[in-house]
Amino acid sequence: MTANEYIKVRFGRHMDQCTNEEIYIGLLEYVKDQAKNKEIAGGKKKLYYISAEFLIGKLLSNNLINLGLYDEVKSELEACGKSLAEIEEIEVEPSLGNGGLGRLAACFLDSIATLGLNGDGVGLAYHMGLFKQVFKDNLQTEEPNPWMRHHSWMTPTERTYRVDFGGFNVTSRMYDIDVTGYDSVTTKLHLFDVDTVDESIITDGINFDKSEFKKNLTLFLYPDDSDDNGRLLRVYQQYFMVSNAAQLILDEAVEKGSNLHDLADYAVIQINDTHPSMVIPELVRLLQIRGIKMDEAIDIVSKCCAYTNHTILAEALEKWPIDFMMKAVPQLMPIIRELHNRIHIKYNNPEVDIIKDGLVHMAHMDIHYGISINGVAALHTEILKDTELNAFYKLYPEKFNNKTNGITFRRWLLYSNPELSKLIEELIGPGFKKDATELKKLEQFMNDDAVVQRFLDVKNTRKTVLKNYLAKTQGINIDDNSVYDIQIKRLHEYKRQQMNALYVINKYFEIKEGKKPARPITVIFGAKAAPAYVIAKDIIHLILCLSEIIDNDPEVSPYLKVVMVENYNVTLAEKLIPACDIHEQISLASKEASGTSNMKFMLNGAIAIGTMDGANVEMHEFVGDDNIFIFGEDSDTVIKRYADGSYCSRDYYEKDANLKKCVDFIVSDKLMEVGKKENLERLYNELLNKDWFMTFPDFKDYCETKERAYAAFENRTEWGRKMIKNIANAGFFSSDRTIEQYNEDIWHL
Ligand code: 26Q
Repeated sequence: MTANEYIKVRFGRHMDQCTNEEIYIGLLEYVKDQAKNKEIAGGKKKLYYISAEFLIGKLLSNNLINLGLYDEVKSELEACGKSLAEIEEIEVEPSLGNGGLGRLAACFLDSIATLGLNGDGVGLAYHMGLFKQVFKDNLQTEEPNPWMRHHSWMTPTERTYRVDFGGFNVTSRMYDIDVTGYDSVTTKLHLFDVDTVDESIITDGINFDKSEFKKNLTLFLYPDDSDDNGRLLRVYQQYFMVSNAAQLILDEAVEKGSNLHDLADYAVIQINDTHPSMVIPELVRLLQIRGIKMDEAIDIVSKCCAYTNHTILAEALEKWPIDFMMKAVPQLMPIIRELHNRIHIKYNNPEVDIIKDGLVHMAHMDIHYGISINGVAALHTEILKDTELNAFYKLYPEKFNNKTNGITFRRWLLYSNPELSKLIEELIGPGFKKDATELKKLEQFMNDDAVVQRFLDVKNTRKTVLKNYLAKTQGINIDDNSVYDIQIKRLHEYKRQQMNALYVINKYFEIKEGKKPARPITVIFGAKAAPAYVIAKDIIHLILCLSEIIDNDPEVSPYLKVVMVENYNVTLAEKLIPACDIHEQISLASKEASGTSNMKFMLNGAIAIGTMDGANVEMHEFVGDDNIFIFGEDSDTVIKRYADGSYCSRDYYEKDANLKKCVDFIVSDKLMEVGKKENLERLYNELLNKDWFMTFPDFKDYCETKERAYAAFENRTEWGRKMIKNIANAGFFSSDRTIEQYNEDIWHL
């Protein structure tokens, strides 16, 4: 049955008589129906990828592509005067993640299904995704972000569980989302919810009574906050997730014939950062309830679990106070104590203890009682081994391994950049869609100027698409003849959006002084700040103020534009990335575990300005010095500087007149006219007295490198060659490769 016929049966009307809303609902149900006919991945052993976040993005087009229905449905719509783009606008993006970690989980699901592996995702069905960002008076405000109101991709199942907490229990239900593999089988994303969620307890914006645990278990996705507020709620959420996951895992194993003693033959669990770590004691507890003795239960679980680390920022390594645990999940504490005691006796080394100073160290539990611990880029894994987790590396060198992140090319090339995809297919055939390493064949065209020109043409097309999209959806007008310089990622001091903002100030002064750039520059930011992360919000404020000042300055605005897109999310990323000329990957070396937007930009022919951090290091290895703009201090220097405590930002400020001038501008009269004194002064003082992520030492090098990049952009043919070199070498960063490595080294499906 075609989509049209399906809609006719469903609504009794032909597509051209339906509203866009009806067509969307019709297509959603049609796709669900088609997915049902697909083979479901099978096999004795199954992977359970447990994650607090799955940032899946909109699914309609993605599913149509993966099911091979995209072109057909597109033509059907066009035949009745509709475009798929306008139907997609009806779909609400489920923002069930904060950023990189959540989006990685979504890319992984796509690759698992595409490779035909027997693996499902397990997570939570948050009623509100990450808050919706709204700018008011140049400040970020937060609004609820509901997504499951009417028709969604979730289908309720018959599976329900009882989950016990200290003082109460809840009944859960499992909802499934089909994960369609590209020209392959389907797998599932299982999202658990409670029946008792009470959305009315939201009082204003995104605030609600955080002590009403029972009522709000799955109400909100928790932002990656630096504050304490609601941390206890996070423990409740995590336990709700893993208790459901553990019950599902045991039930499915038994249904397939396991006697539970052989659980490791039926299940392998990937713990996505420490958020699902309680699955270890919970499985031990449930195995005991099912009649297995403690010793053996621990043994069984230790053969099933593997842990991925996504950060070396110490403050992000979860440590839960014992009294939190006693309140929320008292039944787990005796087991955690037992797990701790064994380690304490065996190693007699406080550094590797699980319980220390009244805190439960989740990562430590994962490392002792798991088969594998991996970092997410080569440099990151080395830093884990050498410094952060060195004591553990000495105990278990064989457990440590690297799995450099990857992205799904289906979403980040085939879907979001059809023009580029088509050009590549014309040049090297369709093989790259399933085997990303085939992109390497593009290198043979690097000296063919006519082909180079076609890559430049595709980029220009996408730049115009973005221009029109931003005009229509955000009322922002940009010049598509300018160079697009883009930084999109969560707002964090270590990612150093503030350094980019200082560069903008630097450029503003240059233009004022008569030094005009060869071509207009458009600097685009997209970033949400955690609601309680004060300095991050101040940085957003600075950027929005700069944008206003420059727009209203006729001397500067013809040459420079600063844009902060509102509510940056997956949908916007899909528009921004294909249009980008230069992307900013400027984290302080050693702090960004991997980064994944860097890979998406590379695949779409943008050139990076970046530090030797995360996966930038591997990108640089692939493309060489001429095809990426590397600057700044390296991770060894940075790590040493932290160790000896010698950094003093004020010294740099006093010594570098240009830097001083840029920093002082933050608290100038000009800024105060459009901004808030309190916020701007706080940011100024933070930089001058702390600058914990060392923007000042890198600033000069950064400015010079940007000038080099802008100059290189003017040699259009050479630039086109750089683009091709980047695209041709992006194959390694396919999540298909990453997942193959996980399977080969850890999962053995
Ligand atoms: C922790 C405690 C309480 C509340 C929230 C959190 C929390 C939530 C989300 C802590 C961390 C996160 C997310 C981390 C994250 O996205 N890390 C990124 O993971 C990517 C995929 O591996 C990497 O590419 C990025 O470098 C890394 O920053």
